[in-house]
Amino acid sequence: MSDEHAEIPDDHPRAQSLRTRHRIEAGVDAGITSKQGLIAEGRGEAFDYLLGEETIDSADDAARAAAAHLRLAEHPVLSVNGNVAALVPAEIVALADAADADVEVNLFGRTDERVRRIADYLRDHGASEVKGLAADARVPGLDHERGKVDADGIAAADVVLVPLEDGDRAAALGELGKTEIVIDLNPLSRSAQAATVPVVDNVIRAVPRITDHVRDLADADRATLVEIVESFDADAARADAERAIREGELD
Ligand code: PTJ
Repeated sequence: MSDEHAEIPDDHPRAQSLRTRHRIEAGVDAGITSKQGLIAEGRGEAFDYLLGEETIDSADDAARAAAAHLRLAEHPVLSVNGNVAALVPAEIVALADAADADVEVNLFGRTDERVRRIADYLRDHGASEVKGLAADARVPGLDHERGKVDADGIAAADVVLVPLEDGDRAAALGELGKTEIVIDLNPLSRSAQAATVPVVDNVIRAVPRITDHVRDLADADRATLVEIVESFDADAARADAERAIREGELD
């Protein structure tokens, strides 16, 4: 993909968000990200601006709870869409390695061509196996294309990480009885509301942070992991993020 963002000076006050925007733009040019992904990015940026573009404490607690769920999981799967592939391809592969999780391309606006491009892009970033092409199972309650998943991937998972997801799909995946970890900058979105663990943070910060927690918990015993999972309060995390967005004092 193009590297136009190299032209943005480090001392530009909005350097990170401009680079992020360029990555999404390059993702669209490369046929990885959908045009709707540009709109989703703009919406996310607004929330991130109000959060001060930093990880609030309750989001870090959520990232730790997410890591504990991934550690406890029998079959964790990381779902990747066009925005996630453009923004954090290597970071998703690193999390999958740390958590021993499958990676599955799962798109709102699915075309086989875009699934293939994203799978290739993830392989270019070190993924050994990428699911999503078989599409031999369905998520009930979604139309044909949006409901396609792999039978030995998301359909068989007990814990699914769904970053930046459309609300309908997040709710439908949640209704399958899976533990759903959602990364979404909008704590009021239906995705965040449907989540067992809502991580209200930018996917760019959240994915590496969850990986750090997974590594940190590598030697934790089951009782410790269960304690982290059970002491996490999703409603309190959503409320804290909403408070931070509504009342946050920007520099
Ligand atoms: O690649 P596809 O076809 O699967 O499409 C992916 C998108 C994201 C276009 C699709 O799922 C969609 O339309 O999503 P929505 O309904 O726009 O929701 C995206 C949510 O992610 C919104 O609540 C945004 O605030 C949030 N968001 C956007 N950028 C980020 C983000 N959350 C975390 N990190 C971001 N960088």
